[in-house]
Amino acid sequence: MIEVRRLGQQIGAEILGVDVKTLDDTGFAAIYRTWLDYNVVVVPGQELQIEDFLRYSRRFGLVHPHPSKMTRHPDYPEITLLGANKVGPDGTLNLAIYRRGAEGWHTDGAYDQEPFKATQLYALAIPSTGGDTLFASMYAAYEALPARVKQRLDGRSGAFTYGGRRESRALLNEEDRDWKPVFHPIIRIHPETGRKALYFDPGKILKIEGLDEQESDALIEELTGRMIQSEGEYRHKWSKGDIVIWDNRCSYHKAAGDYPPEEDRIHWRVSIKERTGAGSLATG
Ligand SMILES: O=C(O)CCC(=O)C(=O)O
Ligand SMILES: [Fe+2]
Repeated sequence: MIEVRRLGQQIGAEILGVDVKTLDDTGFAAIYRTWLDYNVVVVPGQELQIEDFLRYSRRFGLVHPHPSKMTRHPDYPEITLLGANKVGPDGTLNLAIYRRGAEGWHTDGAYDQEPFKATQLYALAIPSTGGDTLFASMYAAYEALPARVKQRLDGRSGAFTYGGRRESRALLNEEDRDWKPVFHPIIRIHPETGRKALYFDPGKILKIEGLDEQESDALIEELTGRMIQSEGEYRHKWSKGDIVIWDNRCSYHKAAGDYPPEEDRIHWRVSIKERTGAGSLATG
């Protein structure tokens, strides 16, 4: 029997009593339902080979290679390696690798016409201290907005791009750095739950459409301050063998980015898209 345990007040659940390698369809349906309800699901204690991880990940949707080619697994382009090769041949720490995901709260793939539905990580090596991942709910962020802000955002889209206004593109190859902005409604309806979420990412948004630059900058700043209710956060302390999947359509996350740099913190990571939808045509 699968056991579900709530983690944070607004987000996160842990699933106990499963081996994802032998999970049947009924068991998977229970995990998927839990994931839609809690937005972040942790399955601890798994012993997986890459093929096992990919097979399980594909049950959630279409596993899609990440645009950062230099951090892909050399034999499995759909697998991104987090934390690998962070020290260069001359001994210097590559901060883009070490601090990946730690520059601020974000949602993965907002730069894409069809953003990633989910991101899933599997922990291979965990440092002795630090290196947590933090999560928060976009539904809760939307619900907590003052009526005045909800009204201003109603029907408005944001322009998003890889690297955003800071143009942080260090993990992309030179030839892949030319991104065209894409547009998403800032108040976005989750395609499976029908719930409204504050779909916003300060590191990827360029501007809010239909406002002049000053107004757009001011609203971006205000929304940045309204993303997170700290009492609703869930902070994941990793153990080796943990699988964690989050829903990029309704949750924010960030890496703490604070572990001893001489220690290993390695994850396999996959980006997962919807199995169908206009975006899968558009992105070819
Ligand atoms: O390494 C982590 O804790 C999360 C990094 C991140 O933001 C991501 O993988 O999308
Ligand atoms: Fe991320």
